[in-house]
Amino acid sequence: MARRKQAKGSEDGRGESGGSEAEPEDRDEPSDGQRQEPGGAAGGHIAPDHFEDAGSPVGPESQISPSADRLRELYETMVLIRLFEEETERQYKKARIGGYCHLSSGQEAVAVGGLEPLGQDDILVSAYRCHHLALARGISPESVMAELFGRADGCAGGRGGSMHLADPTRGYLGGWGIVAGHVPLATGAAFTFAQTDQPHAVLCELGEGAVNEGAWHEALNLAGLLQLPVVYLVENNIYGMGTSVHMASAEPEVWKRVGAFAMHAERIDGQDLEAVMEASDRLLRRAREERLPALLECITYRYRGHSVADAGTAYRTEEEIEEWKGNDPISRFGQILRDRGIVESDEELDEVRERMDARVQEAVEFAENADPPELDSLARHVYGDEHAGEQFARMTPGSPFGERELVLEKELGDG
Ligand SMILES: Cc1ncc(C[n+]2csc(CCOP(=O)(O)OP(=O)(O)O)c2C)c(N)n1
Ligand SMILES: [Mg+2]
Repeated sequence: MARRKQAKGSEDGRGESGGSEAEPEDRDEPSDGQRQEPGGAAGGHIAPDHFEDAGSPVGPESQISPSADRLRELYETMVLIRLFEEETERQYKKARIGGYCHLSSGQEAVAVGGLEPLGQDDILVSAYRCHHLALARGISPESVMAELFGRADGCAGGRGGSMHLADPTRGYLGGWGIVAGHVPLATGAAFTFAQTDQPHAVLCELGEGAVNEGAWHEALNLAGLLQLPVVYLVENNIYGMGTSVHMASAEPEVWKRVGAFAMHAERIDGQDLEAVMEASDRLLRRAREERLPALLECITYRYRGHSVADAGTAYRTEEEIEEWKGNDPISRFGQILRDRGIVESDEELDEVRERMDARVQEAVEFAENADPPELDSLARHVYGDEHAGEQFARMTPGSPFGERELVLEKELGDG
């Protein structure tokens, strides 16, 4: 599959340094030209052509070659995700979904392309922006929506919610809310595969914001040192909450950050489904067959705010958002299907949308009618099950660990 060649550079010079390998002079130069000034992207916006592919492809040839039917299904899954997220926002605003809720509209190609090469026995671990990943892993929309509604039929039994989707039966070990907190867990899973000589790999999804956390550095150091079968799939959507990667990272080119860990890295266009699928397949095969870790940085964009509570317009311009919508992964792939004659008319694409919309409505109906978990199962999975009842019996509001009994009553003699 052809790798994208994008227009190099940009008006303010960001993106100039993305060559095939990190140039030493890039490291020495103060990255003024790449850094965003507070209050805006160097007084402008961050357009798709600020980024170009980088890092030389390595590993065994990708063997992924989906049939026309499969390509149509991948398109359908992207449409399903987009419509699912739009409905999720509506349901959240009706207060049917509690807790935090992070949408992935705009990032569909990374999830669908990145996960397509995952085998049944491979493992996926991710950050909290994970609805798209769960759906791409094949968890049903009913199961995901029920989880968002906190219902027992949800993929995590109604206990996880939006940020903690999980389905161990499909090798999805979650959705994790602490930025980079899951990276050591994913690396540990890869360590298990290596120690027990299993020919599988781990795909660890994370945001670009996670690479400034200590846990990321510690985990990648071990993956590089022990040569673990893990691919770190970075969804670089340019922002961590309201801070752009250019404002947060001394070296904003995330793929270069692995230089310290003797690990291969590449950066690709995350809005190009086939490019993501090809690179993910190649690096996962390399992880399984050669036991080598890698990082795959996918440049993408989230259309909505950081979470449903964020309008997403205080730290970026409308112009920027519109520009990225002009590079939409679903429209791009739909056009490819049309150009190749896999889809014969625009009406066929509209029909996919209608069908996926009906799928989402079914999911909402299912979630609405599903039961919440039994009250007396509240303590399950929190403490060792045999001590849960005792632990919970000691709790009172404001002293969840029995502080009232231990401190106030015993120590202070207070009632
Ligand atoms: C250790 C830690 N620090 C801060 C936060 C608060 N926080 C939640 S999401 C987020 C931004 C993360 O951005 P990124 O990794 O790029 O992921 P994205 O939200 O863009 O998908 C921050 C700082 C957190 N959850 N965990
Ligand atoms: Mg981000």
